[in-house]
Amino acid sequence: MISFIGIGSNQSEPIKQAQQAIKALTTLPDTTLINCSSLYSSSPMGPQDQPDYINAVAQIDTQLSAIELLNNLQQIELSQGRVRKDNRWGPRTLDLDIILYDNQEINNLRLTIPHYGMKAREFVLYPLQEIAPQLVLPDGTPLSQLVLACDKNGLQRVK
Ligand code: PH2
Ligand code: MG
Ligand code: MG
Repeated sequence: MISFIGIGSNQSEPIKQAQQAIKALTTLPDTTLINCSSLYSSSPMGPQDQPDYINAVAQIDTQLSAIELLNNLQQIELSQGRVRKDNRWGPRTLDLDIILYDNQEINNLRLTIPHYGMKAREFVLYPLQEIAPQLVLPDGTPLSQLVLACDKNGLQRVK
């Protein structure tokens, strides 16, 4: 299955965290890293009293189920010092979100795919457009249409 993974970090050298996460994606079982966007800096969404984020999106081809993939991604988050706190939209060393999984819509206690915020977040849409400009969401919405409606909000390519 083709899946897109959102990568985010704003603690403990975010660029290095993102690069290490991309490397970790290449070690996932039954999975190939197909492509990865540039790294972008973005203003924090949510509480403003936190550092800017580094964001990127990776494309993988995986035999893992969506839940198996989530479990593996959470292991990578933990291995890079992620502490699960009750801090919605607060700072983190590493956040790995499944943005899309195949052309599937998945809704259960642990997963909402497509990712519930992807349609309005510049730090997801622009990196995704860089690596998959022709993408169409499971509900038929072209990615290009979402990008046109989404302000860059200071998003900048950094690497
Ligand atoms: N992630 C959050 C909260 N706020 N802001 C930006 N710019 N990028 C993120 O990845 C991000 C955020 C929680 O996951
Ligand atoms: Mg997130
Ligand atoms: Mg997350």
